[in-house]
Amino acid sequence: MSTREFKDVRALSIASDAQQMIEVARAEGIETVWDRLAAQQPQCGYCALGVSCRNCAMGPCRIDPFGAGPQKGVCGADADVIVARNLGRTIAAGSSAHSDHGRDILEVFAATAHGETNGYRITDEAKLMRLAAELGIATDGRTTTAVAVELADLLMENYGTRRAALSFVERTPKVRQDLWDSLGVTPRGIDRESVEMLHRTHMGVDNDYVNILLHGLRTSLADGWGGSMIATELSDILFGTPSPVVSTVNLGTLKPDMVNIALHGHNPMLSDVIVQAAEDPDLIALAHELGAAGINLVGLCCTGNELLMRRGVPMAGNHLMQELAITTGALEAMVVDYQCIMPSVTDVAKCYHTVVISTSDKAKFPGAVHMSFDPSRGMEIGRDIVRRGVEAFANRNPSRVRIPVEPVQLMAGFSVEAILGALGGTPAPLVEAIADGRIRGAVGVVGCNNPKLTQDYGHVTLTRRLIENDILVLVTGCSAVANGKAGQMMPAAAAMAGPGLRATCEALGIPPVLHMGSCVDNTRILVLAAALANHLGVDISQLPLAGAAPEWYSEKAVAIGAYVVASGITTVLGVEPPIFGSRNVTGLLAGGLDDVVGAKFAVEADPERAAVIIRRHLEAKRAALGLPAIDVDTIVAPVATA
Ligand code: SF4
Ligand code: MSK
Repeated sequence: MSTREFKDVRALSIASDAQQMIEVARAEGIETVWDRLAAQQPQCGYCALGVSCRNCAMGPCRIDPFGAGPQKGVCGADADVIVARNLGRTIAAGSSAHSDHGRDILEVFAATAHGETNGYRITDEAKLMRLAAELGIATDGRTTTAVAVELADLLMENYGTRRAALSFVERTPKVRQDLWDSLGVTPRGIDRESVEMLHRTHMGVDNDYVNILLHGLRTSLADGWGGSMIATELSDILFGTPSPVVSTVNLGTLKPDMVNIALHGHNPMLSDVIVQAAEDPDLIALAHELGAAGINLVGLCCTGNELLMRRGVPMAGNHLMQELAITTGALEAMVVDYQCIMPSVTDVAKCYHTVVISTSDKAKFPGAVHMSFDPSRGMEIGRDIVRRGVEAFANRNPSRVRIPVEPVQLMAGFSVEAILGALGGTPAPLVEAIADGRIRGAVGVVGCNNPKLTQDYGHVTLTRRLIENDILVLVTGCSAVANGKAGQMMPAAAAMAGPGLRATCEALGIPPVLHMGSCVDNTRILVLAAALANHLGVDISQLPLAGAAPEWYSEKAVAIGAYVVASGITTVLGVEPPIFGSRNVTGLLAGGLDDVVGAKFAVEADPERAAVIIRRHLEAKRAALGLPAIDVDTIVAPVATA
């Protein structure tokens, strides 16, 4: 452990459970993400600006941002090329993570269709038939199995090289499809675009930063309108399409008298079976024998969001809570699949009785017990995992159990189907509310936590400012968890909203902040945006919409930001991406892109100012559509911050 002075915990997180457990970790000498960030200071300035390159063994190279030192790498690449290549590779990595998750779901879906899985079934048959029909598959008089097999084959083709455009591109307005075609960014194959990006960014291939960035957009679109969308749609068909559900959030969801098992990562394909296995009477009896009142499952990160959305499983916390959940001393098992799982969780677990159980052969953790996922034995493996967690209860030290807060209620489950259902089956009421000004627009506030920023402050503050200005907020991922902890996601939170949004929410019985799911479920926001644009006969870029990722950290978040912008929705980032070493790249992404795809990026760490940027943007879009708009010059940042 470092001997330096600790920061006030209030600078690290606004969440009481996090603040209390950071103090506990410090008292016990347990290292957390904040300690490691401090130990890394100062972080590399070249990397932060994006001007370092290690793409070949003539390097590593870096460009001097002040102009005094080298302005070219050994191969001759300048700052524009190096920054664009680094960004392109980041997008490819993020797209690949989402899309490989989608492929895993697709393979389980295909195996289920062929009757080769155990613990899985087609839960939403109506959605299967709807999706198949949308994609041109005959459904009349055919069995569920026959349709599912054909749909699986079609979607597998979307991963390859045999298509001119991905199937879901058809969901976008025709004008957007034509724009993508004219720019040469229509995504063709999900794997293809990422592979091509790795090829282009090899030394001596694509040396034109604009060309690289355009392919970055194409790569991201293969995620948003491809891999991630497949993950969302097939997860709904296999595990059920979410509908509104009330549950609880924060570390108070852990129960002092129960076996607590946290399900962490991103993929619902094993965790959904674990939820079923935890209801096994034999396992519950075993828990009782060991002195526990029962088995309590909680979620972390986006596996948690998947289970919360569909099954109402309580949510223990977002990204920065994963180590702190263990320091409660009340966690018997942390079951991990992949993505956003810090390698450090096994180090923290060693200080307690917690067993970390890894389940994906793609994601092994030294110090964890590995129980390999196999869908043909899904239920059996699910039971084995739960049994392992129950048995760990015998090793719990009751004197170390500290559950810091009471849980907070939140409402989740707002799939596009659920939102349209609440509106009476058509986007018309939402369009009318936007048109007459009761709702000024809608903003997707999404993404992670990042220890460089005070945890949850960006999400919660930006959301508060938006809803009080009559802007509907759609949330996913770790943002949704932050908003839930802050009490912004129950219908009663309509009282925090401006008069127009408040009246709309009260009439519909919904919160002003709608939880739409996990990271891959950002595609639900795309689908809703496309439905609104198609309903109005305009392009997505003409709508009063925006995106925001106030506390992002991951490569996946970069891919999401890129596909949201490429789809026509301007997005504000709260953490600087490593692009500022190239004026040309920065100028294109934060300015020129608007003339190309009708949207651009902005970077603003202060959520108060980000709210102002977004409000001005929405009002400008309203004015351009001829809707009643506020003069954007009158929108100023509030003097006092809450
Ligand atoms: Fe250096 Fe060029 Fe190799 Fe990058 S690709 S490490 S800039 S020589
Ligand atoms: S879990 S990608 S920290 S949202 Fe999806 Fe949270 Fe970001 Fe991971």
